[in-house]
Amino acid sequence: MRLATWLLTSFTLLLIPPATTSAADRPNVLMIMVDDLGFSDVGCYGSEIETPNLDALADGGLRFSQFYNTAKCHSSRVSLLSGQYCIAAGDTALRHAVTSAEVLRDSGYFTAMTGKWHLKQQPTDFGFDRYFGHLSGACNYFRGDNTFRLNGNAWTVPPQDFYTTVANVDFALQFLGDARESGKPWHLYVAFNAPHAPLQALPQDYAKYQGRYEAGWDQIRQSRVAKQVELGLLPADCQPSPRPEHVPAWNSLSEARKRFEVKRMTTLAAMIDRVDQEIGRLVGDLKEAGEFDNTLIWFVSDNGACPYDRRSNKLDALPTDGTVTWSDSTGWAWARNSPFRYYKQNQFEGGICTPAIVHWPAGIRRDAGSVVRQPAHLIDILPTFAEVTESKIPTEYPGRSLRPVSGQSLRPVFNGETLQRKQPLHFLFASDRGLRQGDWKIVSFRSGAWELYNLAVDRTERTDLAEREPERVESMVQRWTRMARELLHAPDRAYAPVGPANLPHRHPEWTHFDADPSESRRGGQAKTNSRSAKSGKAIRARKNTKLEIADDELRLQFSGEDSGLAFDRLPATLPAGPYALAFQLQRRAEGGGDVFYTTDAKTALPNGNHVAFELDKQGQWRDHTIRLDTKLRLHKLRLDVGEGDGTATVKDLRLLDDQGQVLLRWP
Ligand SMILES: [Ca+2]
Repeated sequence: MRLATWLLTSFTLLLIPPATTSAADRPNVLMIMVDDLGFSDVGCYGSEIETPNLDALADGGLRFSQFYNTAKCHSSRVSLLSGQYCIAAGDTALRHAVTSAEVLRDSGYFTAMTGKWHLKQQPTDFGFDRYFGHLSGACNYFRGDNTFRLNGNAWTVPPQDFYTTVANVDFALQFLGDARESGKPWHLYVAFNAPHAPLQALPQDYAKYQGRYEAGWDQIRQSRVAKQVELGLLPADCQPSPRPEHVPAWNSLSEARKRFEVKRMTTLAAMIDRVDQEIGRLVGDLKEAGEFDNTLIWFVSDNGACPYDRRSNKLDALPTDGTVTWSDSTGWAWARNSPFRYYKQNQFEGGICTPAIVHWPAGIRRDAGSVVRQPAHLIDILPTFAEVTESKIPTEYPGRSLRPVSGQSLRPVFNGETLQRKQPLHFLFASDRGLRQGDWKIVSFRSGAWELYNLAVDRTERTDLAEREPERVESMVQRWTRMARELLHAPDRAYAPVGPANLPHRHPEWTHFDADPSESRRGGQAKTNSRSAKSGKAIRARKNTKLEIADDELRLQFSGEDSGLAFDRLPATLPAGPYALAFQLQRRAEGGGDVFYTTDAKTALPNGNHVAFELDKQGQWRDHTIRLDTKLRLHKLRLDVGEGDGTATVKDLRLLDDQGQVLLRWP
C-alpha cells in the first residue's frame, strides 16, 4: 500500500465511530465469479451438468432470470468490483473507481481474493489484504503461467498436483482462516478461470462425463430449454431461438467431427462440475465455522459461453494432463447459452445473461428458492454490498479521480420489493452495443444496424421490430449515445454510426464446421484458411533477437539495436486498409514501441510508414491496438517492442480490418 493511502486509511479508521451494528452482525460477503459460463450451464438454470452445491444455494436463496454482465472478461470484472460501467471506471486501470475490497476494508472488513485478476497492477494494490492467483486472462489449468502472485509476490506453480480451480479454493480456505483470526467480518472474492479455454479437466471429472454427450447439441439444447420451463425460469410459452445457420445440425457432422465435439463438451462439463465441487468445499467450511447463515454469497459468470475456436492441438489425446489445449466450439456455445442467441462479446441475451444466485438466510426476506424476474446488472453488486455491510462508497480517494457509481442496491429485491431503476442499462464492448430500457432492448452486432426487441414477449430476440418502430429505435439510440458520452466518457470511436444490416451475422473465429478436425491442423480451421495464412504468416526474428514460439506465444529475447519481429511476406489476398495491429504484450525492457509498414513491395523497412507507441516496462500484460492508417494493401510489417537488453512476450497478435475482423493471426 502506498504510504499516503495507508496513512489516510488508518487515520479515517481512527476518526470514524464504530458502526451502529456490531461487527458480528454485519454479514460476510463471498463473491464468486466464473469465466465464460453459459446461461444454462448449471443445474438450476437448466443444465444436465451436476451442480448440487450451486443448486442448493439457489434453493435456499434467490435466482435471477434477467441478470446481466458486460459480455466480456475484463469489463465484467471492472463492473463487478466498481459498480460502474467499465469505460467510466477507467477500464482495467480503475483510475476513476474504488473496488469493493477498498470500500469494505475501509469499513473494517478483512479482504481476500483468489483466482483470475485480468486488470492492471494486482489485487493487493486495490484493497485486497490477501491474494492468490494469476494476473492473466487465462492459463493452463495444470501448469499455470508466470503471472501467479501470492500476496503481492511472484509465486511459482508447482510442477505437479496442481489445478487452478482447486488451488483457488485451497488458498481461499487459508485466507478465511486468517480472516477469522483477525476477528473482523470478511469479504472474499473467488474468480475461477473455469470454464474458460483451454478446455482441460481433472481425469476423475472427465471420466464422470464420458458417454453423456453423444446425443449432440440439438438434443442438449432442447432438454435444457425444457428443464428451464419446468424450473419456472422461463415462461411456458417461451420460444427458444432456432439453431443459427452457422451451426450445423448435429446429425450432419462427420464422425471425426462428432468425436472431437463430444470430447470438448465432456471436458466443459467436467470443468463446471469441478467448480461446483470446490464451491461445495467453501460452503462446507462456512457451515463448520457457523458462518453460513450470515454470509452473503453471490455467484455470477462474467459473460456467456464462448464461441471462438482459436486453437486446439492433439485432438485424439485426452485433455486431462495439461499437454492438450483445446478452444471452444461454436456449436456447444449455442447449446450452453440456451434459450438465447449469440455469445460472449455480443450484447444479445446469449452474451450478457448470467446465472445469478444469491444466498443469505440472515438477510433475504423473500421465500427461499424464489426466482427474481427483474433485470439487474453487475454494476448493482457493489452498491448492494455497501448497503448490507453499512459501508460508504467514497466520492474521493487518494490517487484516483472518482466517477459516480451507476448501479443501484438490490437490497429492496431481497425484501421482495420492486426495484425502481433510475436509468436504462447500457451495453458497450468494442463495436457491440445495446440498451435495455424497461422491456425494450436495442442491440447492434459488431456495428451492424440497430435491432429492436420487446423482451416482455420475446426474451429470445427472434423478432426484430426496428423497421416497424423507427421512432422508438431513434429515441433509444439517442439515449444510448448520451449515456456513452456523459456517463461512460467513451472514446470517439464508440459513436461511429452503425453499418447496414449485413445478415446473417458472421464472425471469422466461429468454428469452421466444414473442415474435419485433425491432428495436423488447428481445431476447426478450414483448409483454405490455413494454406493462405501459412504463406503470409512467416515471422522473422530481426537481428539481435532470439524468438521462441511456444504455447501460442511469441517469446523474444533481444540485445542491441534494431531488434524485433518482421513480417516480410504478407499474403497478396489481404484486403486494402485501414488496418489495426492488436496484441497483448508483457516485457522487461527499455524504449518505446514502433510499427513500421509499407504498402509498396519495393520499399525496404524502416523506410515507408512509421507509428510509435508507448510502452511500460514493469512486466505487466497490456493490450495494444495500433492503427495503420492507409487505404492501400499492406506488403510488409515490422514490430519493435524494445531496445537494448530485454525480454518480451507477445500473444494474441492479430492484424484486423477496419471493422475489427481478424485478417491474420500469429503464431
Ligand atoms: Ca470471460
